[in-house]
Amino acid sequence: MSIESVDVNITSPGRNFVTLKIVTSDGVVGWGDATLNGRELAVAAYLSDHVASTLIGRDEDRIEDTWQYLYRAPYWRRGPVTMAAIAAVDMALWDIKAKKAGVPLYQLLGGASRDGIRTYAHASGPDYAALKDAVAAYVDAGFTAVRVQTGVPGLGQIYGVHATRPGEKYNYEPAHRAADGSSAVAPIEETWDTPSYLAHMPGVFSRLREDFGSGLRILHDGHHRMSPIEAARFAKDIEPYGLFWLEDCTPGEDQTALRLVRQHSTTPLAIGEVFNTVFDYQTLITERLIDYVRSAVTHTGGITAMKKLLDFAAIYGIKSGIHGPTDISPVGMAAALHLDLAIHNFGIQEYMPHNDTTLEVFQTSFTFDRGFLHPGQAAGLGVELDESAAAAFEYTKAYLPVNRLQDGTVHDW
Ligand code: EZ4
Ligand code: CO
Repeated sequence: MSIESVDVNITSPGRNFVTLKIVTSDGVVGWGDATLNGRELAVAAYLSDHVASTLIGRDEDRIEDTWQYLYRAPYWRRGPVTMAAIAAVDMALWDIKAKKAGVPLYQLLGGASRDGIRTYAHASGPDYAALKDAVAAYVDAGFTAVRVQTGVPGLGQIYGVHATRPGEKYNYEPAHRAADGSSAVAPIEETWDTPSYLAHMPGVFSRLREDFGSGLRILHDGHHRMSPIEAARFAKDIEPYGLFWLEDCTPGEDQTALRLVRQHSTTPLAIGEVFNTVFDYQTLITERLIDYVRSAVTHTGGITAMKKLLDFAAIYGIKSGIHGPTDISPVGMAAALHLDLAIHNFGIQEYMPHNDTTLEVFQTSFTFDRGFLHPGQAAGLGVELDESAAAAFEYTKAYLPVNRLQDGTVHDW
């Protein structure tokens, strides 16, 4: 048996998704997520122009060999486009292998290590009152962990805080189409000021502890906006509020920046949603500079690469916190859930539910019950793309925003 066809599907049920479909000579279908937010067509072209033909006729069971072939053969290694393309192939092949075995994928990864997957929700609001309402709603719904993002006095709309723009279909969707819902021509621009943020946030965490007590797991995302010394100060200032983690405090490409943060604070640190290989973590893991690995299965070479990365992290007592925003498709989300259930060093899973239209296009078998997800018992990944439903939603260009300081300088975000 061998790979007979490899096709790329692009659909946009409220936001863009790129999905790889691999079909074997005896008709088994595997799905892989190749969605790279704001750069979707680059991965689609990488797959259809440079990868698809090289897979035809290969043995679909040789997953490790195919991974190494796609990683080493092109000469140009790593990078988000390449690694998202490899991830999609890898997920589709694991989907096929588990379907052929007639078991949910987690059974091939060692079986379940837990009964459910603890998730965290995204609560945000422009001011404290709105944030408190959002957190309270998630607590009422059973969530035991909530990521909190809020506006900063003096700044307008900032990244990570729920916007109420007309036409927005998600509670929080970081990539923007044009205001009328058509393709955007350029990113929107937001203003940022780190001193205002550093002055404001500790008080927010203090109020959250007063209102919600010490039991709630509180997470916060710095979106790579602080310098190393700013991040060190921030992590130290918020130490009394016992965060579950502080995410992406400094720009991700500077691994040694976190040495400085670590020297000053015991606030747990998470990073990695913009990483794409284990090498991005080499210093962070071996020097124990982080507590949680934030990679997405979709952007880090798939299940094969993530399993190795998380096993490597486990040796250093570091846990998983797999990226799960709405720009990961339900296929990529399912891949994360099978890993979450199977690995020993699971930490937490990010969960931003997809909108109803997306869930009509992607039929999922994962379940959610009061803060805990489970990948379900369907054979394979447990997600099927309905290609005729997908065809109704044409690709619509959307961009992640740009961050500028008040003097107009382009800033990290
Ligand atoms: O900004 O996925 O922790 N989650 C996040 C996400 C990311 C988007 C970028 O595509 O930071 O919301
Ligand atoms: Co993040």
